[in-house]
Amino acid sequence: MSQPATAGEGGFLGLPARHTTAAKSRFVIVPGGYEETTTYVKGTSRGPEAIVAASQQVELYDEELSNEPWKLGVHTAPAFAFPKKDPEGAMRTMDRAVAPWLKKGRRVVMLGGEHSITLGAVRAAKRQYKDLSVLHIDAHADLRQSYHGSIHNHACIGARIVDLGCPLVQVGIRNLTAPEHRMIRAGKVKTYFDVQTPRPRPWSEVVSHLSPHVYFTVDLDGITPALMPAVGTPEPGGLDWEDLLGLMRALFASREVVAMDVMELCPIPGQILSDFVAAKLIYKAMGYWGRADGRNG
Ligand SMILES: [Mn+2]
Repeated sequence: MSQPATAGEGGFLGLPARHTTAAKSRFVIVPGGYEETTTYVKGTSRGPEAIVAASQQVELYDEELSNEPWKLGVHTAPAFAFPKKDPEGAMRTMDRAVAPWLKKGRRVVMLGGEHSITLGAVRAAKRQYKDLSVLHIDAHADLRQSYHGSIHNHACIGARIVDLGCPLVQVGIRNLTAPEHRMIRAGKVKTYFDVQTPRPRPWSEVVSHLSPHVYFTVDLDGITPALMPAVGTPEPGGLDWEDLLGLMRALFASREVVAMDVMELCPIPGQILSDFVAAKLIYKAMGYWGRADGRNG
């Protein structure tokens, strides 16, 4: 568990090196094992390597799409260090890690790591796509202006995205404060609360609130803990597998997703369910992404 993610056969899906070159791969995995402000259980810095390790057990044929999305190429960028006790510096580090791939038109998948670091990647995407909106799966609204003395605490990422001027649409929310709820009622954010969102879930309506270019951010605690126990701040309720696939089908079919991230995995030694669900979620996204791009293998 201590080795950083690497390119080639040690990378996402464990593909042969010829399918993982930086020059030819449609998808780029960017490890973002940043951890400075987690508030409950520690360990999300080990999330990226756990997701990459689990991905090597994912079957490569997608029976729903009748294709093999990996054929578009998946490059796993090497892990890098973040500056310590310098949240703004860490955001710049992540911005610089993501921006060059976006410029080349690659589809970026960032692996966390705590959710605060999403800001660096969203900044890079917003520079390139002025209309950028953000679809946010989470148990928590993350709309605090600051928390434990930091505006870059992981409980504040929604507020930082709003500060950037990106429309924010939230799904799965079931834990928030009264001030956060007031912000939502004031119309600053479009939030679908988990319990109040009827079944079947209105995914096309959810997606209709997004602009043409979308950054898709997944805090894994938005998913039901039955599927995703390995998070630092678990919360009952949440999205199940069918919800996740339904939402992603609606999203990728109607919007151009320019990047996504899968955040806050806090691996539990010997318990691989969460790691595998995170890896499979990403591979399903790659399938829908490839179909939308008209390039699916
Ligand atoms: Mn959360």
